[in-house]
Amino acid sequence: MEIQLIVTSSNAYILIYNHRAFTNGVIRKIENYIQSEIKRYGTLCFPLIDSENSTGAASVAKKVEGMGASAVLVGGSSAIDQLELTEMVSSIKLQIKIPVILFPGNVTGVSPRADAILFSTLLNSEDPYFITEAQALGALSVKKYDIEPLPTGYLIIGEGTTAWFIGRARGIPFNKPRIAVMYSLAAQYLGMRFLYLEAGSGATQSVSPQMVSAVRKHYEGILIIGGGIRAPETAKEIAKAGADIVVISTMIEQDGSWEDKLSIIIKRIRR
Ligand code: 1GP
Repeated sequence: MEIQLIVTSSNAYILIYNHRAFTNGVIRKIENYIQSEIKRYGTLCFPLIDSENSTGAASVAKKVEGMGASAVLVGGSSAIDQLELTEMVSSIKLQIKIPVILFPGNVTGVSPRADAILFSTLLNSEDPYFITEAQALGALSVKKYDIEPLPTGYLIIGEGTTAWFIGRARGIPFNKPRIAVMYSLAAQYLGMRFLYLEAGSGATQSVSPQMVSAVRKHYEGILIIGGGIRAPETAKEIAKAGADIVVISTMIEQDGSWEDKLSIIIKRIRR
């Protein structure tokens, strides 16, 4: 534990404990920022830029910042090129002031220039690698690069997506909200301050508002919902059901009118 000696104007000495000592060396700058954005707006949008589809990433990031996105996620479950990822994060950082948060699918998703990382455990994986081993392999890099870790329980809903396949997940059926609730409570009791319900990128259906509201009744941390959200109405229902953050990616990559749609989504999900 670090202790600092402060001399006041009246020459009295005060001993104060270094803030870092109380937080295991992690200052929660980005987490506090996210909390304050949620307080201000209700539900936030974090557009996800997949580092495998890098064309124009920095200009997309600049556009979404202008529309009111609170942060940009960078990563993806099949992202394996760390050099490409680092170049992309650096170019995005030059363009925007909102935080760049890594969304890793593996140890290759750790990159030095980011502000924070969804330090996730894939709770419903059948492979311990995705529950604790990748995290152990990546942890020293997170520390070395001084990236703020956001402790996240990650749950895959449904089957057939890349995240489901790569993560060897036993997907929670879309119509079984109670199973999602069980895992969410487990995440909370294990101290995870973020929970991500993931239908998978490009999923044909998103996590249902029923599942979101069932989880919201029990889980008290920051609730992130992503996968298959394309329409403003879907995003609005998920927000109303209790999501704190909605993540959108495929629509930005594939929909010619994504700019209009995303800016409607950001406005509609706000309180
Ligand atoms: C993927 O949840 C995110 O991890 C975003 O999904 O690409 O379907 O928007 P989409």
